[in-house]
Amino acid sequence: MNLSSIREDFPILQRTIYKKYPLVYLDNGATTQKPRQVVEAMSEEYYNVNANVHRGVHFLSQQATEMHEQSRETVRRFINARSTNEIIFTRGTTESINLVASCFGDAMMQEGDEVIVSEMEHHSNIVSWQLVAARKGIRLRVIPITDDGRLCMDAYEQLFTEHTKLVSVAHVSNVLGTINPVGDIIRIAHDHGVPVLIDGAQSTPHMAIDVQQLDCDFFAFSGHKIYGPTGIGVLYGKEEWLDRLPPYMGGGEMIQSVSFEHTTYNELPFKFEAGTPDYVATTGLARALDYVSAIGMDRIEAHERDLTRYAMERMMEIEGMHIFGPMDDHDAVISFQVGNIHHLDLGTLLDRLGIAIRTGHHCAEPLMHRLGIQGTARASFALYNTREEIDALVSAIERVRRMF
Ligand code: C6P
Repeated sequence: MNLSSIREDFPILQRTIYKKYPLVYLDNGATTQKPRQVVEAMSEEYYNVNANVHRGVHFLSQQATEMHEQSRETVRRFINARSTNEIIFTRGTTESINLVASCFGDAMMQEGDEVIVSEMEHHSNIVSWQLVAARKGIRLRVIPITDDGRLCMDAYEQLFTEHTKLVSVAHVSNVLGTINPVGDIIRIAHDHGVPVLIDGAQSTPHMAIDVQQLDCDFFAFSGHKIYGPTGIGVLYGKEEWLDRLPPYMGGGEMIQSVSFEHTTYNELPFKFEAGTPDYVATTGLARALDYVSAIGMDRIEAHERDLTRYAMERMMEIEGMHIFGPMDDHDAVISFQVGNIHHLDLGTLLDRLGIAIRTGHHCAEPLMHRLGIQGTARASFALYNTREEIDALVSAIERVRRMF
């Protein structure tokens, strides 16, 4: 992997922070930076193609529609879905999970039914279900975690009852970096006749995803975390499930015919895509997926795993360092505390040295309660990060530690 030529594709990485420090961007779990290829493709579409899709007989509309549907095919190929009917464009992981919670909850769940989530979920995979719970009287069952941040798989198996209707878990924790054994999770759920939704927000940018091999029933991810634009994401769903679910929102595009007496819905995937889609963002997402595919997801994974291992080793040299989550098999996100320095102070002072990390509860308050903390500092890596940037992080943390 030629890191210096990759870094040239991301102009923001050349920035200087506070007129002094080269930017060290380690907040990729929140959002990644965008390569020129993505931004330029989007500008090009706005300048030269722009027209609403699926609606016009004119040249531009046809061209924009073709590009939009080609992007759907790019996503299909990227996650190896069977058909583009299984690729729903959403605004991101949050909307994808809400879509399933709302539609699956309405059509498939009754009072007393249960959905299994885990203690390490992001709020979007908790609150979406709580909204259904408030409407329909369903219950959340929670897979506990071990002290080193892994799912208790024995406890998971014990959670299934005749009322279990769905399992919904993160592939990778955005706090702990744990890579959950989703293959086992899905197999066990299917043995109980229960479908599974995988929140792939933090896995899709870091490893090859094959939804057919996983055999998950639903899979959600966000474009902006994989070098694509904001405001676009994907819900993959097996066609047999999507066919059985009612639409999410009403409006243009999702209908076949409308009258005041009777409305019929469009076929997949359009049934779930009411209103004008962000067809320029879908182009941006497709170019982002082309970008990582050209490098190779396996190479990206190997590079980031190497960086993560190096970072953990170097960070553990710092006095008072505590890293959360498993010490091996850790994805490209490291949550940590240093002595009793407040995470916000740590993040603010690292920022003054040009280093961008995230601090706080990371939208995972129940996990914070489980860990008995209010928040952490978190460094998260992307394909363009280097060992030199890890060294800069470590010496900056050292500097902050000495100040306290
Ligand atoms: N986590 C983080 O800094 P959206 O906001 O819809 O693109 O993604 C939501 C989401 C869902 N699941 C997981 C596991 C996530 O990590 C996220 C987003 C960001 O950790 C922002 S809170």
